[in-house]
Amino acid sequence: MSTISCFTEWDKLEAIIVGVPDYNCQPDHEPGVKAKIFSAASAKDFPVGLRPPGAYVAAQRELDNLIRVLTFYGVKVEHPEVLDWNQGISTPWWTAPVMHGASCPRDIITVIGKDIIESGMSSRCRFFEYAAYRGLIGRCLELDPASRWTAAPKPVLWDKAYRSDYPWKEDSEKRSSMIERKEFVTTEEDVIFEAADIMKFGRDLFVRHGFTTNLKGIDWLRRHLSWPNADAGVDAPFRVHAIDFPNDLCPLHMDATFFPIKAPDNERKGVIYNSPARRLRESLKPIFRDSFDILDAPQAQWTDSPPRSMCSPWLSMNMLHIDPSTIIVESTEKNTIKHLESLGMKVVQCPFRSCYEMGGSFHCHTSDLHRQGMQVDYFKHLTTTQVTRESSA
Ligand code: ABU
Repeated sequence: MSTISCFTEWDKLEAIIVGVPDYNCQPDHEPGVKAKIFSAASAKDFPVGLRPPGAYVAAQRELDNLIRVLTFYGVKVEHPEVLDWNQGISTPWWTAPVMHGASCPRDIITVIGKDIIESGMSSRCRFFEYAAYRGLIGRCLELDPASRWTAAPKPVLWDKAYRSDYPWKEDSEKRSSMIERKEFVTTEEDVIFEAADIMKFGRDLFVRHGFTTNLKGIDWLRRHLSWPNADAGVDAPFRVHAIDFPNDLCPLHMDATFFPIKAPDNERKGVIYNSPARRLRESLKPIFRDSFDILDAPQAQWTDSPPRSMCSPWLSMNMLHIDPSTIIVESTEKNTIKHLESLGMKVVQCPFRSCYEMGGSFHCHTSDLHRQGMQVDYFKHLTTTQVTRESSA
């Protein structure tokens, strides 16, 4: 690894962080975590603390295979530090009996241009997760003197940062009308964004407003990224758009909901997969119309998630591009594999379902450090600074 730079989700991958499963814990049912659980009755399926020992062995086996595949394609692989997350933490305003882990770098670290941005996380169990990345970020800065590191404001995560009486998922009617009104489990009392809510499309960044990213978080990103920096390969200010998916009862992270598959070229529009269960708000579709077709993602192969996984079956969409026409897909997701092949993509199949309980699939378990490519403008119909601030129905 000698360069830090990323502008898209699909350009040729050169270096990446792959997470580590060690000491990953099932977190306490604090407000941000409880919002992922279906009902009070099903909370017992998520016992707080370390997982059964076999879970770590199975996840590591799949991660080792992923690392072999990435290395075969010439990708340099880096890791966060292994730390003991099975410890209680406290701040002046709250305590948490255990932390989460460093399995999902995508949620906390994102490289935009040459800026390594560290998010402020939305749940208390993830407050100190940055510690696992500080050594790695230091190495990146040494290797690429033109790169820089920004730690976003750390949210306080006090009680007022959450709607404490947020309805369980099973109370779908109540939840659904709150989500339609954009009343998420996180309030606007903190600056909160998780990096997995950001999708990079060259000059345009789409950021999902939901449980794990609030409007203050999106505003921080917009202000931070709104100046050109030629030294960092950034010719024009990024356009940061707030988007949302009103049918999603658990609106967290973009990468199992809305995922770019193919970039546009001179002849054809690009392709984005959108989960048919979580469609993009209608009023936002015109932004994409000239450059991308938004297709329903193929039906996920599974209706349930593996035991102890709080993620949805739409992890079928949580894929990883090796280059614009090569993509890593979970090997049981036959519908997705077939559809991607019909689009002319080369699919690399890897088993990964044992990793799901650690927080997600390939996209979640990684974070790109270097992809080739520059700051391309895929949305030429937008004016220099035209951004979507907040969608309306
Ligand atoms: N971290 C991605 C998980 C999103 C989902 O459960 O759909």
